[in-house]
Amino acid sequence: MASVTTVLGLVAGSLAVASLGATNNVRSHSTTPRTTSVASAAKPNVVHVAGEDFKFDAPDIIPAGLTEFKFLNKGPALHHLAIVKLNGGKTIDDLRAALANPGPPPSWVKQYGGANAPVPGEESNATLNLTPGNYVLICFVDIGGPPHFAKGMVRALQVVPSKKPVSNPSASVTMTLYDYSFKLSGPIRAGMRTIRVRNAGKQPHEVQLVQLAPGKTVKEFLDWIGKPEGPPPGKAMGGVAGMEPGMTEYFTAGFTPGKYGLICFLPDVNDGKPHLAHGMVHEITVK
Ligand SMILES: [Cu+2]
Repeated sequence: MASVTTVLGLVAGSLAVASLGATNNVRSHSTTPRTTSVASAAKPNVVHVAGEDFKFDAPDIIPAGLTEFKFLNKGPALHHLAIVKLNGGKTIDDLRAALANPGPPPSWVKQYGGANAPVPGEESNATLNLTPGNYVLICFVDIGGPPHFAKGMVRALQVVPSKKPVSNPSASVTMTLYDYSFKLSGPIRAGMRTIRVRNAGKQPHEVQLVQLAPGKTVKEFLDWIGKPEGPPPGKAMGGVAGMEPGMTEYFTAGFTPGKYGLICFLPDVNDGKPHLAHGMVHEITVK
């Protein structure tokens, strides 16, 4: 999975940018208040996960069903909460062995999304439907060294059967991921918004949400990643980590008027380049 870690190195770069952005963009609260809009019939289970250098703090066993992961990045490094499911009876040790090998992930590894990166000190979230099985919480971020999973940020999560009914959250906007583009069903208005993210592509995709600094473009943000000089032009605000084709997840974020970038850093299954290099970068304006 060398290509994965390479691309996640880029993610780390973007997150480093975002981290610095947090110190420059003054915020009075360390966490963003969220009011997830959910159907009243069946609210999702809420699972709190904290990430820090270099471990996850999370429950070992949770019930199946609709689950909202609330991920607090305690830093000081950049972290995200990617979730993978291990099919075929594979274990976390099998995954560790697979991660040590180059090449694409084995077929028994399924990318289940999860909460993409918030800046240190802040929280991101993702809501998804979990079926029973063996999962792993993992951080692929790699800043000038081994990826964080190699330093301990990989943790088993067992999902056990539950009879709890599933009722999807209500969303303001649907964001559809294609090979290689983002499409929104309508504009995202300022305020606390739940976004439904659907992967209609033929390969895994993610969305990393970045709040752009005033007057900055997503291109400037990506340029800054390549050459981080001067004030960072954007700030990571979560999103949904890599998920398989056909999957749908939800995330909630507080949007203020301004410009935002949507970026997919995942490696292409054919050439290994990050999807952003194939055009999977989008800029939106929130009013
Ligand atoms: Cu992609």
